Amino acid sequence: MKRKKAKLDPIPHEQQQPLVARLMKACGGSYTPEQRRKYFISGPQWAAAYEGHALFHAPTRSPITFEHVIEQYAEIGIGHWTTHDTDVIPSSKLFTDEQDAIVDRIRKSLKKNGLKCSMVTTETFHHAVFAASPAAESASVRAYAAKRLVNTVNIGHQLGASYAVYWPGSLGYQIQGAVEETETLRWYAEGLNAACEADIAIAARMKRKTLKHCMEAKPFEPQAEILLPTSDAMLAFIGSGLLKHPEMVGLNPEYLHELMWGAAPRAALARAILAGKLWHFDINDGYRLKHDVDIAVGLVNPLDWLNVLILLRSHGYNGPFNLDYKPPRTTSNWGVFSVSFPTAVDRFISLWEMAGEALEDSVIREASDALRAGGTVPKNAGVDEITEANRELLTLHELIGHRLVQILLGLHKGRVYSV
Ligand code: GLT
Ligand code: MN
Ligand code: MN
Repeated sequence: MKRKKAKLDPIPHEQQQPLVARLMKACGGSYTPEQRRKYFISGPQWAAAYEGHALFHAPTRSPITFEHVIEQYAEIGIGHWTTHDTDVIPSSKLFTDEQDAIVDRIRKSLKKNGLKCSMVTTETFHHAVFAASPAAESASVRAYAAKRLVNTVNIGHQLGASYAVYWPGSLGYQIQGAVEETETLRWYAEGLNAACEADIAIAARMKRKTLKHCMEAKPFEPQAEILLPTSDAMLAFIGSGLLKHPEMVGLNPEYLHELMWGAAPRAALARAILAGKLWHFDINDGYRLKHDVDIAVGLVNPLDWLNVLILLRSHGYNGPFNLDYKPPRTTSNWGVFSVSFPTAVDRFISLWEMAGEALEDSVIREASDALRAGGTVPKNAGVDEITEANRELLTLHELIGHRLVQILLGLHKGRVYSV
């Protein structure tokens, strides 16, 4: 954007938040916290508390507590909270009285702010003990990993969660030939089996339903080679016979993770739906064949997102939408809750509403019906006649695309641009 050079006065620190707040207000289009709470949207502890650090990046934000995150989510109208075990309990305090005290504090904070914990997940990728993955050759590492998964299931029940997520992270290798893939996958299954068996016992004891155990794939990072790189690989794993309770295990696809390997996320979701395994969904955005940048939903691919939500709405998906994204490093601590989260939630809701509109749209309906009706074909028609009979109808594909973009850009409501 090139503009005439004007002398711009520096903006003092104390005027910066008011400036951002004023421009945020000028954007308009915000939903109320009550409207936002109607959706099964969850906010991860790790997303809000992300300090902007990465391999080449020093943190740009300061640490925040789970109490603060829960309070801020409540104010925005994000009704659910999700967490890793070690987002809130330091590794050294797991399995101790201190763990119980922290879980108690979380319970109180959720209650005070009217939030629910919907999902818990185990960090089996960051700590040095998982350098060779949670399914490492050493039985002691695997036993520890299983103990961690079981502990998280327990915490999940204590907090009233319904879902557990598994991102295998370091399940793979940097060095070719050092890992035997079938053995590693068998060992990985043992961890999940331990979690499901423990869940059955805990749920019975607490008179609760068992959790929905959801696997999450990512094609690259943090290992060079990943053993379960895609949701499809995980579907094959769930059906491989290695799991004792495959009916308890489904998927938590992440939008960007499917896009990263070059897939069409909507097609990946469709395959999960057909398998009856689309149980949880991490929502964000990003670019094909790049890093896991975790940009907020709809900021890069709004049209694709509209189409994803059309698919989910038309199949009655009613699981969580987990805001698994990283507020940019350029956003301040204050900006995370006053810009990042409210705008992400509102873009999601707008796209969800638009998806409903597209499903009802008379142009799209008539065009889709016509395509399904097909052309009039004479009996015993040959290939050329069948082709000809449908030829003109097929132009409707492009017309539907045009109409979807009209809906996305508001052009169908008479918005026009003229030079
Ligand atoms: C990690 C990963 C995310 C997963 C989290 C769940 S951990 O941040 O990149 O996509 O959803 O363990
Ligand atoms: Mn994720
Ligand atoms: Mn990601």
